[in-house]
Parts: sequence; C-alpha cells; structure tokens
Amino acid sequence: MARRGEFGEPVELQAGGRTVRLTSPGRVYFPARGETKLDLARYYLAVSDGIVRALRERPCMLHRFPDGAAGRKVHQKRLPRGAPEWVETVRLHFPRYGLHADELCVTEPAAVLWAVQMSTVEFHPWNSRRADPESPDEWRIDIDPMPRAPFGRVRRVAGVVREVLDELGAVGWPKTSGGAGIHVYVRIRPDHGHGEVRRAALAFAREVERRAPGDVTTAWWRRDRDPAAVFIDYNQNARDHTIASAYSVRGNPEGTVSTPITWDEVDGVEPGDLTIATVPARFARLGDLHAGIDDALFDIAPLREWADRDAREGAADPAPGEADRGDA
Ligand SMILES: [Mn+2]
Repeated sequence: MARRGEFGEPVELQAGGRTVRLTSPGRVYFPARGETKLDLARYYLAVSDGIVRALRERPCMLHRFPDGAAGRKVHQKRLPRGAPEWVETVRLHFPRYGLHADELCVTEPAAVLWAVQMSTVEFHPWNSRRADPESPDEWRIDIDPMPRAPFGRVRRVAGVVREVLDELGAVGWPKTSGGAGIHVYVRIRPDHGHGEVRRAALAFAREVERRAPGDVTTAWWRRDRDPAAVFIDYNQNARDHTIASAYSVRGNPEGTVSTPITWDEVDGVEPGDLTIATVPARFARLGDLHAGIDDALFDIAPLREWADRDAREGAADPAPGEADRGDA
C-alpha cells in the first residue's frame, strides 16, 4: 500500500474549462524511459483534439494499469465509481449475459484526463456511437502480423489494402497499432448492423488475400494460419470487439502510441519510434492526420455484393458466434 504522498502530492490539471485532480502524479508508468502518470496526462492533453476525435460519442472500454504499464492490467467496461457528474456514459446491453453496462462516452478532453486519473492507459472505443450503438460507423481493417511475420510484410499488405480501397472509392485512414501491426479505418454510413459490417469486412479481407496470397491469411483459427503470414482480423468488426484508438498509448514499458500516419509513411514508419515521448511534437507539427475522417463516408454496398458472390461460390459466412470462440 502506497504511503500518502509517496508518488507526490495531487496536482490539478485544466482541460476545456474543467479541473481534474490527478493523484500519485509521480508514479512511474513507463519504466523504459521513466515517464510518470503525470507525463501520461500531459501526453493526452497534448493530443487532446486527436484523442477526442477518435473517441467522441463512442462507448469506450478502458485498459487500466493501476501499477503502471509493467504491472497488472484491468479490462474495464463499466465506468469506474466516483466519476464527476460531467463524465458521460452510454448504456449497452449484453443479451448473452442478460446484463447491461454503462460505459464511458468521451465528449471532451477532461473525460480523457479523468480516465487517466483512474489509471487508464489504453482507450478501446466501439466502432459505433451512442446515438445507435448497434450500427457501426467505422469499418476497421486490422492488419495483424502473426509472430514470425516481418514488418515489411505488414507494409506490403497495407499497400494492397490501399489499392483495393482506391478501387472501391473508399478513403482509408492508416495508423500504427502501437504494437506490430497497422490499422486502417474507413468511415461508413451507420445503416447496417455489426453482423453485416463484419461480413463485408471478411469479403474485403478475402479480396486482399486473393491479391497477396503468399502474405495474407483470413483463416480464423490460429492453428490454421501460417506463423509468418499477416492476418486481416475482420472479427475486430464484431459487436463488442474493440482495439486501441488513434492516439491511445499502449500498456507497455516504452509507451508506444497508436499513431495516425499518411499512406506515404507506410513504407518507412518504424512503429517503435512513435511513443508518448515523440508523438506530442509530431502532433504539434502535423496536427491530426485523421482530422478529415468524419467527412469521407463510404457505402459498403459493393462489399455486400462481394460477400454474396463469395457465398454463391461456396465461401462460408462468418458463423454467428465465431468471433466469441476464436483465440485472436
Ligand atoms: Mn491487431
């Protein structure tokens, strides 16, 4: 049990006209360079326009690290107790369990700071928003290397993803995952359910696999995947599946950041260089590279046609419960 004051006296931070009290500001969260909980809060303040755009109005799951990023992790769906009245939530239903949960719904920078006060490092928003949680407005292409896939292969697959998106007339917004992969998000009209978006995402992934069969797998079961291939994880579009948002720090000792990049950067980016220590200066220089994401709406109709065509040719649809049973 920490003695009072062991990690410094509480500090008050300002964001959007609100004051957020941060306790234990001196606790080291990222031991590789020694950044503290206060450094984490200051990081999120430095990128607040970007992180709020990524989280705005979305149900948000929190990955909390009460002892810092090298310690235990708490996956938190429900809003932690003790939130100020201005912190907003969205109520979600989980019919399989007969439960509901009120999840954090970020609408302003101070809510991000308050989550940091609650030891949140990673923000994992839904792909839908509070007005209609059952209708995703974000199609997520998760380019996920298997353990022996070199990053060059991830870069190549991202290039094929871009080529197919261009042919579809879709605008994709790439970012590093903060781990070993790349995510590409596409804003879609929220007029389909999670199942239909996932089916469209699988049809897209199959097209990428057809064009780069030596590099890509869409096999759901890990044992069926080449350990040197890149998996396009279409199941990240399943209901209640979430991945770290743009500008989310990742819970590792280096404090890597899931960082928006341009398509031209894909071939040269070194994800390990993009951390809590380097991203604020990059953000100050470039602004939010995803600032236009809400203005580039894509209609998934052609992907639904691809899915129908694949089904006619004998390809299996994702099984209803498949995403809940896999191991990725
Ligand atoms: Mn991934």
